[in-house]
Amino acid sequence: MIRAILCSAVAVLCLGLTSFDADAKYTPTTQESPAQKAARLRWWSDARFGLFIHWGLYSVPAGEWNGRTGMAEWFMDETMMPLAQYERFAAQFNPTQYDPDAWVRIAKDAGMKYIVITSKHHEGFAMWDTQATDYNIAKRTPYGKGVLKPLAEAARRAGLHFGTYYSIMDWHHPSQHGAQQNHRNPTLMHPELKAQYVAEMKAELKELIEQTDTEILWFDGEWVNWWTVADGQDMVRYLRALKPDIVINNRVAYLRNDMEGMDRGTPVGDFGTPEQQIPPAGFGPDVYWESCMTLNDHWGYSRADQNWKSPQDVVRNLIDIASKGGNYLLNVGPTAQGRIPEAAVERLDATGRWMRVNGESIYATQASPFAHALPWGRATQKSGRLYLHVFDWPADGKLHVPLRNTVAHAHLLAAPDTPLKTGRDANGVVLELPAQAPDAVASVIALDVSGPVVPLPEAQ
Ligand code: H79
Repeated sequence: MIRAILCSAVAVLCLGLTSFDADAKYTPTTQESPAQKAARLRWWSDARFGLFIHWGLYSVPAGEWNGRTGMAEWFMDETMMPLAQYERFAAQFNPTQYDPDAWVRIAKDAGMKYIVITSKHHEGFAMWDTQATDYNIAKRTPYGKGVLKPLAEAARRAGLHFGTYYSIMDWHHPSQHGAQQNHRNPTLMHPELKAQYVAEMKAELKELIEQTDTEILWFDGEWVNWWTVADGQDMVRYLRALKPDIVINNRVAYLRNDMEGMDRGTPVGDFGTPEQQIPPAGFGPDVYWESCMTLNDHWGYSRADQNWKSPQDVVRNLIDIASKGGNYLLNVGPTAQGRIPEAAVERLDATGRWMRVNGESIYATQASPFAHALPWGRATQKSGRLYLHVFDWPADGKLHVPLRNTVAHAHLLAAPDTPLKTGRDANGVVLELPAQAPDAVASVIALDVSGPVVPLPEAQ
């Protein structure tokens, strides 16, 4: 379900080329206990909200070619432009307006705690100054230098964490110039060149750790038939030896099941990666996941794409995800000049205004104790405190919460000095609310309760 529904036609092709290994045994890559994993991932799961950035040569054509629009980072696959022609976009990549501190400020003002940027997308172009390939930003563009290290440094200056996306599939690499007809995805591997390619990947990833101290490796393009689960496990061992506390997503190995391993506790990698969707429910306390989503309809910059999510969509998605115990990685596609589109900045600003009032109901929280969706909104919790996110404000001013606990104190995060009156009826707690919602998108109530939260049976 996670990504197969997005591209089912291609999926058939992809799976057709694959040796299906549903019975593969996933041998653990570390002896880590669940408590040790929780400690290693603490900063990441407390963060809840991050910025994804897709930036590469595809930002130059901006999704447009010969009158065709609506493409982005898959431009090279969708146009089937010859390699030599695509390479020439490098001569036009000159992001003179790139200001890493300004990008970090946009993320921080939105309430985000980490950034994940494409170091190399499927196009195979490296966005840092690398010795491992000459197909890189420092060598091939008029800009003449890498863009990742400055962003990593700006992020740390602002107290944000920094991570890097890396595509296993590479449409440009000689090892993968296969016999595809109408698409470059999925690549076919020349078997005699695989070891050299994997060595090159490892050299690049080592550089990313050395140059940027990347805290997350966010793999993608792992569905190619030549990348085995054993290759993914070997990669995890390699990276952990270089940086033991690094956080790695589950796309380091393609698990070929609908939930991408989340229902099995992500046997390879640390966290699940539902793409462009929010799972219907959480997966329990020891399963880590992050929904990644676009802010319009594309990941890379796509000039014609103005189908932006509203601030309400963004804020409610973030709440919905937090209420299920996940993270939200929200994407922007900067221009080849180095600007994050204004429409994206406006929406992130609006999200930040909501987060400044209500952030404590998101950061370092746990999933809702209520297994069933609440009719009026969502909930999160942390020790002794329950947060209620009210999407639909009750017309009669009474909010019903299916809770057995006694409420010691209740207030709106938008009005911390005004306690709310609480009562009970047969269905649990009843809160008396002011006539008007303080926030039309989502108003948050903090309930202080004693002992563990006990939902009434009908809400369990
Ligand atoms: O980087 C962004 C996109 O460019 C990339 N992932 C995000 C983060 C992306 N690549 N592909 N897709 C998104 C959707 C396509 C999925 C498919 Fe497949 C790849 C269909 C067939 C191959 C994976 C394997 C899903 C089904 C089979």
